[in-house]
Amino acid sequence: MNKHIVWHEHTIQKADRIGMYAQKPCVIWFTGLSGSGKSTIANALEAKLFEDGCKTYLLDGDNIRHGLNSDIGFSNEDRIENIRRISEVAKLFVDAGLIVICSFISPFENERKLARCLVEDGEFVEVFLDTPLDICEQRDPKGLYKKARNGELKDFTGIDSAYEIPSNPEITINISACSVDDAVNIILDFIRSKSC
Ligand code: ADX
Repeated sequence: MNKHIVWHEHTIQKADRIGMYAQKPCVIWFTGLSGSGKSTIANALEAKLFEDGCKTYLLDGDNIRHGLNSDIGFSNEDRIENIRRISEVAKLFVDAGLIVICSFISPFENERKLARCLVEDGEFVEVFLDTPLDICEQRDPKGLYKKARNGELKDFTGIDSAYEIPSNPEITINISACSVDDAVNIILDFIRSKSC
């Protein structure tokens, strides 16, 4: 950090926004392999929260890589930077009073921990999409596993790039045992029990 950069306190604070929006902001962080169902459930969750009058924003890996992170690839270093930037964006959106839904493979435990550490205790809900590789590969919604197996795509998560299983997520979803609506309800029940 440059010592010539000084923090400026703003008149309108997080607490003011929380009071105005009458909701507890938080980060709902989806992690899991490509094709595990993160984007589908994250999208359905946002739609339900929005319908209920909540102020939300959904940050999704594929979309963010079209803009803010369009300069980022899939080496380990790039994925670390991808998640670092998104964690900072999520922190800002929590400060803005929003319920922020993040949907990224986020393959490394360390970066997921760093994302958690940027917000206050109780403001981070890690949702692990525990879909086994063989199921993700069968689903292959974007045809990327096929390309990775053919050698057309390098550093593909689960094939030739690591995914570290979350050690202590708040919620684990098994899509073979529940529908998208069930998954959304599990997450909603959790955040309501924490008065988000
Ligand atoms: S992360 O690992 O850095 O968290 P992120 O969630 O942003 O990944 O992007 C993952 C999406 O990029 C996947 O859903 C997939 O559509 C696409 N993708 C393209 N190349 C790869 C790759 N080598 N590994 C994983 N996903 C890839």
